Amino acid sequence: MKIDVLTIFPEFFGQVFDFGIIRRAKLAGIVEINVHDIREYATDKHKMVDDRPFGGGDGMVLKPEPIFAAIENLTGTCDRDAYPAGTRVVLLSPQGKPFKQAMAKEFADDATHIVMICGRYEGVDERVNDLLVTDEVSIGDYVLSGGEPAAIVIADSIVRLLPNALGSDTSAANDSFSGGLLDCPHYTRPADFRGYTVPEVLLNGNHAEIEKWRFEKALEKTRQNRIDLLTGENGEM
Ligand code: 6GU
Repeated sequence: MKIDVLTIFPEFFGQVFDFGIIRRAKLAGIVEINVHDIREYATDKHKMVDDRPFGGGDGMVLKPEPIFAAIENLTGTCDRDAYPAGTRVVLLSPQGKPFKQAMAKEFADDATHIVMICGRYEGVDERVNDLLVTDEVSIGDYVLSGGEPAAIVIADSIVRLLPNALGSDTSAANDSFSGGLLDCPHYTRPADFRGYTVPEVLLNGNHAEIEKWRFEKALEKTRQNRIDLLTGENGEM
């Protein structure tokens, strides 16, 4: 898989893709990740990437021209119906569809080239959305200053689902959400830490009992922290 990130703050990404599972996946040739400065696609002498909104109002809007040029360079076209098969152009914005594990799985399974456009300021010229973007995505109900942290979150969640990205095949299947529940609690040595002991069931080697305990704890954790995953209703606000 190839992942390209378009941003006006390329330095923001630093070494963020150079650790752990993403680093291993890059070294193994499972994924290639490149960060591109939108400003390098600006053609005017001031390398302008943003401008004032038509109709007035606060803040600046990312201009269409540099983003169209970048997408054409990366995909070969700026007609979203003509992208090569497996291409997704994702706009990170608070107005997007909520990003969930199911969407990460769909991208990991179906996409071979993902281009993420990091929104900034008060927004991105809507013609980018109308003509280039295949998926407008948000990572949650809060406002970020820009799409950059969201691009990192989304890249991480997708890369770890790619074939052979994780050490063992079962690790991803056991993650929180993949079974519709949060993960159960985990413990490691020492069995007695300052008098706080590990649940006895985990020490007795009875794997049927351990699986039952883990399921019950996952259910309990989900009921406490994410009742919406069980009922479809949101417990907060
Ligand atoms: Cl993708 N972008 C911004 N700016 N804010 C967000 C977001 C994205 N997802 C949640 N909040």
